Amino acid sequence: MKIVLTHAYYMQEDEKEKGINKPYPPLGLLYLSAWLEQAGYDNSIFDSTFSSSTEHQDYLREEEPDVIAIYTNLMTKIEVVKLVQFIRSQANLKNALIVIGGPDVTHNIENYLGIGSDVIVIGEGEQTLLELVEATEKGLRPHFGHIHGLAYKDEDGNIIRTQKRGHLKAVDELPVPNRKKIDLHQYLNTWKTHHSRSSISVSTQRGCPYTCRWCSTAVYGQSYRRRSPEKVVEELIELKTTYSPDQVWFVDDVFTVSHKWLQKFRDEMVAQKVDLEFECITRAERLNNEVLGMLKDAGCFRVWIGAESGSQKILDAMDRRVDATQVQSMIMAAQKHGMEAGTFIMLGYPGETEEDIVETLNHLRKANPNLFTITIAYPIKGTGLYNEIDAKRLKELDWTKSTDRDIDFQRTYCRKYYDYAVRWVVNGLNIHKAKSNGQGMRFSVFKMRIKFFLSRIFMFWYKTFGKKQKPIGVSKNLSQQQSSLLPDA
Ligand code: B12
Ligand code: SF4
Repeated sequence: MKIVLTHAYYMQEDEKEKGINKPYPPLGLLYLSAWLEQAGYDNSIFDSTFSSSTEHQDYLREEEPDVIAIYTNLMTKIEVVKLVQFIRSQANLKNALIVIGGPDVTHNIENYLGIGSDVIVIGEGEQTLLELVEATEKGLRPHFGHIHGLAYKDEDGNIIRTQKRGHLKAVDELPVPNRKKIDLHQYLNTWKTHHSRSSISVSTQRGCPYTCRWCSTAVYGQSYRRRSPEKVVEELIELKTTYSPDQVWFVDDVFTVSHKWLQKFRDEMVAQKVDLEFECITRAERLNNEVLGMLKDAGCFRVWIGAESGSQKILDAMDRRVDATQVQSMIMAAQKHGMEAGTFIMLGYPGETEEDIVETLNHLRKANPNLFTITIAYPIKGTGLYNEIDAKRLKELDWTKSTDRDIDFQRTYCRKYYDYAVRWVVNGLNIHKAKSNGQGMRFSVFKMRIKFFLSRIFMFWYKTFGKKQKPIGVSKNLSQQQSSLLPDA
């Protein structure tokens, strides 16, 4: 049986992504590939990152796989829709079993089945995909009712949702991602060319025990499972030997959630003399001086500390469970330990006023992170934020042609206001940084000051005169009607 695992992220066809040029391979597919291989199922990965959609289509047409398993997230969804429609339009692929999995499927089952896919794998995919492949090989298609963690259409077109698949508990039994199936050097070279350092992604953890209202827990739920430090270090040594990356990015949700784990990991990294720099993401209240010291000793050169807002009122509304002051002090403490500190900011959260945005800029000035990213809040399906704003949506969108990032809702001010608020915060912080580095008189800083001033004027304008659209009411999107299909909804 010919099995192809694939996704639909085409970096070269996306001007914005090409500008960023920081690609990582689809780790989920690499895990699935290794799991299938371990069970005796040979498989190929068509990694679309460096290909065009045409090359992708040609490959599938020529290969004629029996099973085409596709990863999707909310950004790649539009391309996944086109890919599925292409497969369904090809005579020689008409019998291929199209399986879709990844973080975007859990709350979009009807939508993904509606575009022509055969089966949706909900949650962690390793065991579910394996059982699906076994059943297909035995000719059981479409009688998949015995396999947990699936949704599919039966012969009468009814959507069947099988029993929920439990979380994989023994995460140490996971084989290492099947990186040899893709050309990882292309990733490393891209990083090296554009950022002078190559980077590889590694996962040590599954799940997150927190409940931030805008964050999607569609795959791993509110759980926490960790690979043993020994296994992780083993993988790092293997990566170092095979690929010599300059740095590693741990894709884990909260790297320092367990201090006990971190201590063992640090001890193992030091004992094995791994000497491989890494960056990771964590939460301020899971950091202290001792933890920062352990991170540094283990090889951390940059730690991202989630904040999202400088206003405690908004952090509480997000159920972020952290104090803004803790975030500030941990950013500064990380820098004192000789690491870079990055943070994330979100503007336009429900209930946020201009005072909160001013607090956010002040928070950033106090903390002075080395790096920060800033986005305008958008609701991911299945999250508390999505449910909260659903009745405040401003327009109905075509699911096949839009992403959750396009969903807009009635906020405190009109949408345009936030575009300027983002510029105001970015320029405000950059001016502060330049001043603290003694570069306040440079011409580039003068330009920033003008932009800062102008964005404030536009904020005032849109706050005062901006037209606020009326909400359309609760979404009629198909995904809303399927909540009864979700046992855990
Ligand atoms: C690393 C990461 C990134 C990286 C790198 C992505 C990459 N190529 O590796 C970067 C920074 C680029 C990134 C960007 C974005 N990301 Co991101 N990212 C992550 C993160 C932290 C880890 C992903 C990962 O490697 N996980 C480990 C692997 C093993 O898990 P997995 O991919 O989920 O795979 C498992 C299952 O999903 C399933 N599965 C996966 N694929 C398939 C396919 C089939 C056929 C089957 C059967 C099963 C299956 O089985 C796998 C193994 O159990 C996740 C959060 C998380 N903890 O997972 C967010 C996450 C995936 N990202 C998310 C978002 C929103 C984004 C952005 C849209 C953010 C933005 N505003 O720009 C962009 C989109 C970029 C793009 N063009 O795709 C959301 C997705 C929500 C959704 N509904 O789609 C997540 C879930 C974060 C969150 N909690 O909200 N991201
Ligand atoms: S934002 Fe981070 S801490 Fe909060 S639920 Fe998501 S992964 Fe967990």
